[in-house]
Amino acid sequence: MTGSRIKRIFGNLPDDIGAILLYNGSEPHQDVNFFYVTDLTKGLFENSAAVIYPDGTGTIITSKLEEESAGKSPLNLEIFSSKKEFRECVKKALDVDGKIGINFEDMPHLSYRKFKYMVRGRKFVDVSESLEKTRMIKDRTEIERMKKAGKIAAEALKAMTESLREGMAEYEAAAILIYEMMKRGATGPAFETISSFGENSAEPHYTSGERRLKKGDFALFDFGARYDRYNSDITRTFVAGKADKKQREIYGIVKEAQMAGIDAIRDGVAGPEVDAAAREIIEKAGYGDRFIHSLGHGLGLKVHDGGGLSPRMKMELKENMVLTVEPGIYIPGYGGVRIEDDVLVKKNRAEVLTEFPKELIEL
Ligand SMILES: [Mn+2]
Repeated sequence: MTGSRIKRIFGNLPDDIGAILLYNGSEPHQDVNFFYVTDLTKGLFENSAAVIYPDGTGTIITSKLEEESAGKSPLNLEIFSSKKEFRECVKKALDVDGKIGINFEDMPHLSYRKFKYMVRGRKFVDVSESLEKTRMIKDRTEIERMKKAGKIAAEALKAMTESLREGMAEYEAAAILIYEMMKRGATGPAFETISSFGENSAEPHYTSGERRLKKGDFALFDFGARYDRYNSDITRTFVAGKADKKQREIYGIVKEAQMAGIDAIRDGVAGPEVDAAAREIIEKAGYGDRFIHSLGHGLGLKVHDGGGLSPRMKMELKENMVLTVEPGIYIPGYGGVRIEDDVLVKKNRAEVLTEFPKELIEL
């Protein structure tokens, strides 16, 4: 499995690259590509490197601290116990013909300079685009993990709605969501959980605070689970008590737009076409200027992971990509509605990975 991932990365590159060096610095300077090529789902791997080659092989260079975890990867293993040994291992692993590929996207500048000095005279080239492009098409193992991450988030949401009460603070609801996800096997939340009530739901990237739920509020939850390093990302908006006419209207438009977006997805379709399918519905309803972001983004080892659905991003959807579909309408001072699901692109349709009812739920 790691062999075919590595070969696909090199397949998206010119053939004068002899090796790719992936480096995990200290938190938060970690490179998901290190985990992609090693398939290590456990462990921290700070200050560790992986060097991969066009034939699909590779070497993990890590400390004694991670030796046991690292042994679970099919790649070769080099264990270092000093900085000097680390440098020697890196030099040995990079002693092949050709240029050295580096992920400019995630390597800190200081680390880059250290590696440059370690193998003086060698040519470094940026391979970040190839890494991102390769990771967009998921293999079977990745799809299984993403399905599990989606299922955990959807089930946690259901459990949370059962204990959501009037007077509860946003942060309490967020805590319940995280607890319910971890109870179901998530290693943690995929990103900072958004739990926003009333007028706060008009802010797409709100940070949950002390606002308490009261009758008539929108209650918006945008969160996800991380499972074996893969992420899910789901949003649902509820109404506390009985929804009024305007709330029903806005909710109905967003729901219709989201379903149209999902319906437009299939192998070979252009991203802007999918975005337009959803956006047109919101525009026709007169809320075009209140849908203030793109329709969706790629999802995987990162939460915003390569590609997306927007009027400007000229990408073609391919089988086994995973994307979010998340239209919204936001009215400052009043509130907002967003509905988001993760979908797997299949030949003729989209498969939803975050199954949760979409009709308006009044809590
Ligand atoms: Mn999202």
